[in-house]
Amino acid sequence: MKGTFTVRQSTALRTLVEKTVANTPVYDIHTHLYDPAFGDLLLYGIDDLLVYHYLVAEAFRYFDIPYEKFWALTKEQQAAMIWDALFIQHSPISEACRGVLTTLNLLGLDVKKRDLPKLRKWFVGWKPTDYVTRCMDLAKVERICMTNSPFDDQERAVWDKGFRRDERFTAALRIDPLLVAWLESAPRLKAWGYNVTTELTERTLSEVRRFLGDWAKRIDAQYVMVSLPPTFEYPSENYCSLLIERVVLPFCREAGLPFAMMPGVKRGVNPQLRLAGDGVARCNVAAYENIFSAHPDNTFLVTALPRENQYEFCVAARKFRNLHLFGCWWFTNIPFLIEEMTRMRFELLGLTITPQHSDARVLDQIIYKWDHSRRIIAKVLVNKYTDIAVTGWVPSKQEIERDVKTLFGGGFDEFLSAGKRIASSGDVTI
Ligand code: RAT
Ligand code: ZN
Repeated sequence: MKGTFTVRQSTALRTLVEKTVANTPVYDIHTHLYDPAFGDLLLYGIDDLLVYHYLVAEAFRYFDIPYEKFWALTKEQQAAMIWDALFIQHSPISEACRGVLTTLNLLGLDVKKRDLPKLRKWFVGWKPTDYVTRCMDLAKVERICMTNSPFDDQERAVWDKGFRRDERFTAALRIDPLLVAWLESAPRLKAWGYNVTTELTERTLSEVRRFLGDWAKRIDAQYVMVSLPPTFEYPSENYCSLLIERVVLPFCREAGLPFAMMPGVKRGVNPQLRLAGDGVARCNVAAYENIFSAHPDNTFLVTALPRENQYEFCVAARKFRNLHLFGCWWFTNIPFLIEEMTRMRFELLGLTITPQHSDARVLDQIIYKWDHSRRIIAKVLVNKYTDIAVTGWVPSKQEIERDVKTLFGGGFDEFLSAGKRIASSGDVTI
């Protein structure tokens, strides 16, 4: 018998999906936010929102002052210049600008007056832990995964001293310098008491492994993470590839931790822009397929920067169940690409992905990043559910809630548990 799906059912389905997606708490699995115990490292407030490096890059398209002059200004002066160029002199329609407005609006502030001093006043006096609660409540974010680098002096000092963890914040061990700048990092490891030389001898490899083990334990890492350039190849005789093969993957396998790779970032395309100066280029997905296939008992998380690689990575994830794709990273975190990527991932991989992370660097940003992404995820889900509903397979409320939970952290947690199971059983591959 032919299935029927009435206009009324279709409206009810849309309303239900939109409500569920809007209200389901999410685990934000990659951010640059910090537990309030890290003090100044946890950024928040209007000035930090305005000097976000996504906005700096956009503002420089209007500025005519030399880069150095801008960097010599105080944060408040920089923020005022960006506000003037991107919000007052022109309409703030870019995604990063729109994000500031969504954030202020959802915090209950009146944006239409365009009054920066007044906005600034509102942010004064918040206690960081209370403000974390306020932002997480508004964004319906239940856990936040930090990005934790032992190579960051300010951050390392806090870990060294020790502190009481805020249980809403989980940790991820970020190791870019170790892998992409080994020759500069080796002396640092040595200074921290690891008996390494720049040559990858057996002793050096086992000391690097000790370094990873110490840090993963100290921070209670959920995964180990690196961002990689478009030139990355595997297998290969360079330090990065060798260290991944001989230390990182054996360590991750034994510890039951996923190795998260973020391919396609070209660091320092314009160094004068500092943090805002990185670019993107297409990468060789075959190099990554080689890793997934050679290491079936490792688990991998991937979010790729180039739009051109998204399709290939979706196909790779169909071949390798030890790969979990997540998020729309950085330049792909714009509505146009979030919709395209989410649709393609659902159509090729069903619900076995984590569609989004915020990448927030400023606490308040979780409000807009999740508001904007939730709307798009809901739109695509409604579309996909409608496609099956016309056959008569109308998803129930419980099924929709189950699916959204999976997308908003449940599937990620399960993927992490699978890695732990492999580690404890010793011989299972996935
Ligand atoms: O999106 C960003 O803020 C970038 O600057 C990067 O930090 C990127 O997300 C990364 O994790 O390397
Ligand atoms: Zn990031």
